[in-house]
Amino acid sequence: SEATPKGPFVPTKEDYQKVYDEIATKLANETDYDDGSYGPVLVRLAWHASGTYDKETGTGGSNGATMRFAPRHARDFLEPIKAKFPWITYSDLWTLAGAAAIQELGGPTIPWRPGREDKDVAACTPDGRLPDASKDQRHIRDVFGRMGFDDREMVALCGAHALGRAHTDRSGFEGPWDFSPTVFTNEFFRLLVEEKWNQRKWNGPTQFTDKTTSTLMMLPTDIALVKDRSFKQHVERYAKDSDAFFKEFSDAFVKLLELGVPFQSKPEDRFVFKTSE
Ligand code: DDH
Repeated sequence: SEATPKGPFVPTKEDYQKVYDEIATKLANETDYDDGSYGPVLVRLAWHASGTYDKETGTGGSNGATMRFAPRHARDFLEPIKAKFPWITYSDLWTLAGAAAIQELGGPTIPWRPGREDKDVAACTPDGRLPDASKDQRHIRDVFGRMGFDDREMVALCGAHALGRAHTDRSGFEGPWDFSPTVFTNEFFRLLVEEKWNQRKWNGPTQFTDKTTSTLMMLPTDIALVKDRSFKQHVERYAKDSDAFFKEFSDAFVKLLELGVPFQSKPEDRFVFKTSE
């Protein structure tokens, strides 16, 4: 009998769940990196791919995967997944991996939808659109305001610093923000409010260290969140109310990952991926 000719492959939600599952399995298996997880660098990759958006010109954002200078660690982790699922675009893969990492590290559900295209390197946005950690609240408002976020969303997004750490060979800064850098929690906010943060005495860039253990760190932009009255009210709220943080973080992160993407689909078409057991 004659085989029916195959049309172009149109991936379904189940196909994207397979990509999610592959990322989740790889995260669970490769625990010899940093604090035991590649999750935080995947979150940071998704954020950096998206955080170049400019609402005035409509340029930047995750559509295009133009961030060809993706950190080596995240790229190496995702390359075998791209090889296994060659039909997914890099820009969809990077954002899906960020959503998967948040869910697998114990964070809220991050509804996600495909639709990003990879573009030529000529579509790269100019450097300098991502925030500079040595600056203050005005800079945070400039950068996130340019993306279209309000104060509440800006604070929620910064709560991602519950995950991971800074590396002297990457940013010049050093250390984790809390004691569980591979678990998504509201600890970043609790520590910001409850700890006393002193300027670290060292040769590196200005950063802050906790009085109790001197093992944690805050960036100048993190400290700016409690110096600014409007920001601080959200920091205090999230420090007390983990559910509110999870909900508002999810909403803001979904928005971040979709900035500047010309979707054919509607928000209600977003996929909710099953987290691994
Ligand atoms: Fe961040 N971040 N980030 N960040 N970020 C760093 C690490 C991580 C700033 C600076 C730094 C967000 C906002 C800001 C994550 C997620 C998010 C490091 C250290 C610096 C510096 C890098 C290194 O040395 O390896 C600044 C400034 C801001 C700002 O808002 C003003 C946001 C919005 C997110 C997000 O995901 C929504 C994560 C995760 C990390 C940990 C990475 C790792 O390797 O671990």
